[in-house]
Amino acid sequence: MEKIVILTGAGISAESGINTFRDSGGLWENHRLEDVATPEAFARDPVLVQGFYNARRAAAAQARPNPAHTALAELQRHFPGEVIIVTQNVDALHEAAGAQVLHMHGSLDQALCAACDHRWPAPLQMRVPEPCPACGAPRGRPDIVWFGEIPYHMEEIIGHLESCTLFAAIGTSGQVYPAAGFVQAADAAGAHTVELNLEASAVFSDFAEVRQGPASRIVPAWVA
Ligand code: BV8
Repeated sequence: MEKIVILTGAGISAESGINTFRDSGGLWENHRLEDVATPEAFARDPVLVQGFYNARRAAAAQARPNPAHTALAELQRHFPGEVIIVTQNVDALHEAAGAQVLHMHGSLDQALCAACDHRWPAPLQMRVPEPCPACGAPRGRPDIVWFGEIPYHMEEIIGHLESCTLFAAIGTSGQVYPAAGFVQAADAAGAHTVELNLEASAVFSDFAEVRQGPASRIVPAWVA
C-alpha cells in the first residue's frame, strides 16, 4: 500500500489568478503578511483584517482550478485512500477540481465565532462586527489559522508523514512552519521527497528530487 502525501502552497493557485504571498513582495496594502494575519492584528484593526480577507474571498470566488489542481484530483481518484493532499492555501480550488483536502491554515469560505467556536459558511463580505448565528456574540472572524495559532489537522498530518512512501511539496516557498518542516518528517520515514516549484524554495536542499517550472505544466507531467 503506497501512501503519497502532497503539500500545496500559494504557487499552485498562481496560474488560477490568485496572488501568492511572496511574489507580491510579501506585502499587502503596505502591510507584511505577519502583521495582518495575526490575532493581534485582528484585535487592533478588525476593519483592515476583515477587508484583507474580504478582498481575497472575492478574488478566490472568481478563480477556477488549473491543470495542476485537476491532475492532483485525478491522482487521488486513481489511487483511492492512498493520496493525502494537505494545503496551506485558504482557497477552495482543490475541492473545485474534485479533490479531498486538509486545510491546515483554514479556509476563506468558513467563518468562526471567537466566543463559542461555532463555524458557518462565511458571507462573501464579512462585517465588523460579524454576529455569530449560534451565540449572537459580535465575535465572528475568518476561520483562518493566523501566525501564532496552531494549524488544523496536525495530529492527522504527522501520522500520514510518518507512514508515507512519497512526499511532494508543490508551489510553496518553504518559509512558514510547521509546513516547511514536513519534508524532514517524510524523509525520516524513508519516503522519497520531491519539490515541484517555480524556483528553489528555502528548503529545496531537504528534497531528494527537485522539479522546476510552472505548476500547471510540471504537475500533470509528474502525475502522468
Ligand atoms: C505555529 C493563513 C505553533 C493566513 C498562513 C521563527 C522561525 C520559525 C518559525 C517561526 C518563527 N517565528 C514564528 C514562527 C512560527 C510561524 C512561522 O513559520 N513564521 C514564519 C514567517 C517564520 N508559524 C506559525 O505561527 C504557525 N503556527 O507555528 O504554531 C505550533 C506549530 C506546530 C504544532 C503546534 C503549534 C501558523 C502559520 C500559519 C500562518 N497562516 N496562512 C492567510 O492565508 O492569510 S501562512 C501563509 O503564508 C500561507 O498560508 C502559506 O502557508 C504561507 C507561505 O506561503 P506559500 O504558500 O509558501 O506562498 P509563498 O508566496 O510564500 O510562496 C509561493 C511559492 O510558489 C514561491 O516559492 C513561488 O516561487 C512559487 N510559485 C509562484 N508561481 C508558481 C509557483 N510555483 C509553481 N507554479 C507557479 N505558477
